[in-house]
Amino acid sequence: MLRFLTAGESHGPALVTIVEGLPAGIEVGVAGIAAELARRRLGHGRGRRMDIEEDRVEILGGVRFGKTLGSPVAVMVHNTEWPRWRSEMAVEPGASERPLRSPRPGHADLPGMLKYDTRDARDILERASARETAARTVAGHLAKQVLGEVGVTVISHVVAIGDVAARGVRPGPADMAAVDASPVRTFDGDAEARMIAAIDAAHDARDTVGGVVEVLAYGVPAGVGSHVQWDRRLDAALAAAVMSIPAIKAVEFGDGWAGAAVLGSRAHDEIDFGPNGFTRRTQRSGGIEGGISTGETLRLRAAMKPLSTLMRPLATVDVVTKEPAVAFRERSDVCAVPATGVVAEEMVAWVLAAEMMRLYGGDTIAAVRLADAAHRSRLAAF
Ligand code: EPS
Repeated sequence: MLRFLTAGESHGPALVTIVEGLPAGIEVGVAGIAAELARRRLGHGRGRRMDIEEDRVEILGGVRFGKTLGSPVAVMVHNTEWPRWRSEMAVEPGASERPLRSPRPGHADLPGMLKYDTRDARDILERASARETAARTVAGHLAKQVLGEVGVTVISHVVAIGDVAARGVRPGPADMAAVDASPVRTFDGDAEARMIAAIDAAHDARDTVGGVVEVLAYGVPAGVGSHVQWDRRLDAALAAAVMSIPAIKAVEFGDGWAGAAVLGSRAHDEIDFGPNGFTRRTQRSGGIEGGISTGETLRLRAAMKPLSTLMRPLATVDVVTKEPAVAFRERSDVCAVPATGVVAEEMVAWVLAAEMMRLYGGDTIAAVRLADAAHRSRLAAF
């Protein structure tokens, strides 16, 4: 079983990721992890912290001579901002000099304060912060190392910023560098400038803007996931994983919501058989039927709401005086949709690696490769 946990606050000393269940023999290094973390920092609309935060990586366990040992892999991502927060985020007994009492609508602030019985929103927001997705990116990178050994590539691109939508063009695995080179990580060169303008307009209005990302997984064989139990359905696991990313409010597979509006004769992917085995005439399902991968490209979309930290704050209530107040302002991003595409990639990669490890087992990456080859040749001979 593949599993991971993260720990750490946004302005604490570091984030920590522990991944267990990785087979032995996977190539892992600081440079590879750092390169993936750098992708998550991409995107027009991120705040100043992305300029100063370095994401310094340290591997604490599970790797020897550049390869996994089969033991838990522990990775620390240092917060280079920590020295500035040393007193406000001190581990030692004490109290805050600046408790945050006016929770931001839309953020975890108020529900978290009610749940954990605190009058200082910093007790909540430090962990609710999307900074935590840096730790998930480490897990996603490790998952991608497994997937790379079995011919699976997971990519993402931005398909909408605010009301600016990209055309329906879809990048392939070879297009990822081009997508990453776009300031908004879109594959539609025509929409790019309008997306940037939408972010700039939100910035000038001291507002924030959301959008939609699409994740594509190439090379997933048929048979990953299962129809036999609710929690073994691949789409259910993927939806939960992507929905757990901060600010995601909707996830759809294939034609998703649009599919609800058409008749059955226009909603499914008709089946052919040829030299390449079973193929589909259309790509409406998103590559999953009955909770099982079909062998077609896997496709899902996630909608991200605009970030809830506004420079022109919304109305709220002071949790101590109960008087009307305006929400506190934290330094924040205007738009994090391009980075969220990368995080969605990581979560999809994670679920696919976990499900494929469940299918194949294997203590070594060689054993996983062998099981994958056997699975694929059985499918080819079906
Ligand atoms: C975030 C607020 C900003 C973002 C941060 C997430 O942090 P700060 O308040 O320190 O400027 O930069 O994102 C990251 C640090 C990151 O690595 O993604 C928030 O409130 O969620």
